[in-house]
Amino acid sequence: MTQKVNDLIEQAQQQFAQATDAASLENAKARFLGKQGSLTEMMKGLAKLDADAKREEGARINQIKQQIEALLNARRAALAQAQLEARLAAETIDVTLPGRGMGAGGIHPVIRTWQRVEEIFKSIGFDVADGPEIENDWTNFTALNNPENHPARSMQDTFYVDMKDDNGLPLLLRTHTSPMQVRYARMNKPPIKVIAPGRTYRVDSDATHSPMFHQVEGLWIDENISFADLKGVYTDFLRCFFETDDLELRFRPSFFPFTEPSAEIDMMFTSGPNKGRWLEISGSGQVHPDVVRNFGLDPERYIGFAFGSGLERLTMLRYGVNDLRQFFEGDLRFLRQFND
Ligand code: 2NL
Repeated sequence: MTQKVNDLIEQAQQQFAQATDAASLENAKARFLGKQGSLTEMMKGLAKLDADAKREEGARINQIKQQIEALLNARRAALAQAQLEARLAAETIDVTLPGRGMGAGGIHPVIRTWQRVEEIFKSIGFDVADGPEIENDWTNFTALNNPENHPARSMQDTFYVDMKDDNGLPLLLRTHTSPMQVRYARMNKPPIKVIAPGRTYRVDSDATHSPMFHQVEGLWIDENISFADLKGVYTDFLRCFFETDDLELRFRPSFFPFTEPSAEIDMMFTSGPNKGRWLEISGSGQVHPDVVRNFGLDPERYIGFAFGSGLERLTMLRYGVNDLRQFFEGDLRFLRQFND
């Protein structure tokens, strides 16, 4: 009998040792302590014995059971420890390695232009206005004298939002920053002297157009603001912006619904690598009387100019960038050049 017991304990020890994971250990346990396990079978044998023998044999079986359970627990602990050690080895980090460092972000070239334009116009007394990129069609089109059936209002040209505003007006992504100037003019008393830089959106995407682009518009309204003021302000702006006095402007007649008369502004460097070539730089004009009325002002009394320029265009000319798409690709080799 003692031999049999020793064998049983030894068997358990061997089988537990062979189990290399929790599942196989539990299988091994079942062979000894489970419903049909060796010890359970021994227990069943007790029924046949008389009271004294039953007590003696029962105590013995219990002892064996305790020994086997002790072996099982020891093996369980050993497996858990081994698993923990494997994990610790696999997940080791070398805390003495140098850190990766925090890459400092940089300012996008178009945003540099935006900041520069703000500084220059602030220095000559212009306010800077900022407002919503989702506009209603009155502020974006109607107030600016765009007729109801103007092609710019079509789904082909403008991104509409699938919602109406509180007054039931269609909502859209602003196609220019003029609506901000309309809001500003309606909230402030003349003289109105403001620029509105910001993101604008049109359904247009090719080598020279991006569906999102940046614009700066300017507006100066008072009792006696003329085209001569426009020419003076815009010439000074360009000379500051390009850091040269060797620069000429010319106004070419044009048409915009919100200005009358209207003009394209061309510029020409009179020295440097780009000298002698006329470059289109901005749209402009005298604010249309209907638009002045939509500002809430009397067009018999108030008059002034407005202009609209592309920030990408200004940036390309200032830095000699020849492909608009570079601004939107996020290629660090390009962007880093503006952040030394
Ligand atoms: C263009 C045309 C222009 C304006 C923008 C403007 C704004 C108000 C009233 C009247 Cl609130 N006009 N803005 C005027 C003329 C031209 O931009 O094609 N720019 C690149």
